[in-house]
Amino acid sequence: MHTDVNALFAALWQDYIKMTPSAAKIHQLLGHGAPIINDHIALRTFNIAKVNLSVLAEHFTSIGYVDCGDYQFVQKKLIAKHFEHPDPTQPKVFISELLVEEFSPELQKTIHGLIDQVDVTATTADNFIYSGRHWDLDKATYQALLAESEYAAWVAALGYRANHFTVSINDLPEFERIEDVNQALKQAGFVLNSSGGEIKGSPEVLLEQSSTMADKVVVNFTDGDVEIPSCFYEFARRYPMDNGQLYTGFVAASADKIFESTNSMM
Ligand code: OOG
Ligand code: NI
Repeated sequence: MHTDVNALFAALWQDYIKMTPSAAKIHQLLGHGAPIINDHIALRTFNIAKVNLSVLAEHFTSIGYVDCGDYQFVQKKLIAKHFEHPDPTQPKVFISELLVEEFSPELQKTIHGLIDQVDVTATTADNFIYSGRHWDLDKATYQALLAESEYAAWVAALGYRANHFTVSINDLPEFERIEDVNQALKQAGFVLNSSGGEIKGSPEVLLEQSSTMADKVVVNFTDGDVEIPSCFYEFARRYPMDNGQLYTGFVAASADKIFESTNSMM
């Protein structure tokens, strides 16, 4: 596991921009090349002991991150936690896990078959959380997973990596309102996730969020290449709590919609 937070996020970012060609253009558009502060990143997994949320979380708690919140997504059949670093300028981390036993026997068998192929020693290696897929997958299996759970299909196809980075709008010198960020993105041709409205949340819940629809990448399956949704970019504006400090948590109703940024648009 990494011992340095900056090295870990630099490696996560290098993997993420390979999966997300739009990210560099969005950086330029919102920051004009200046450094951008990341509010958070997110990771996905299955609730199978070898690779579950805690296994991913270890890569962060071992370098000082603290468990700061629990979230439930009943319809999507998943749970999540968020982690914060004592240095508030470090990105927060949102990790979810799919509740595999709540799905069909076929899906359960498929997912266990994939996770059986993961070498347990790989899960504590420095690179595990940006190591991608550790198993073989064919097109029909991907399609069958997709029919039951978009999330299951995404993790099966793309494995372990940040599925998004998030621009902290509060730290952007040239933007204050999320409406203006969204407008700039749309004017530049980016497609926003409009599930539940382009802006998720409100000043009342102390968090407003929006996101692009995921880019597409070509993924190698055992029986050929397929172009599928990869990773997306999110934008977050936080509001102060009564004590004057910015709210640092997440909002489950909004997160529920952000997950859909990796849905296929067709
Ligand atoms: C995580 C979705 C939730 C947020 O900021 O609410 C989220 C995911 O897509 O894996 O990132
Ligand atoms: Ni997010």
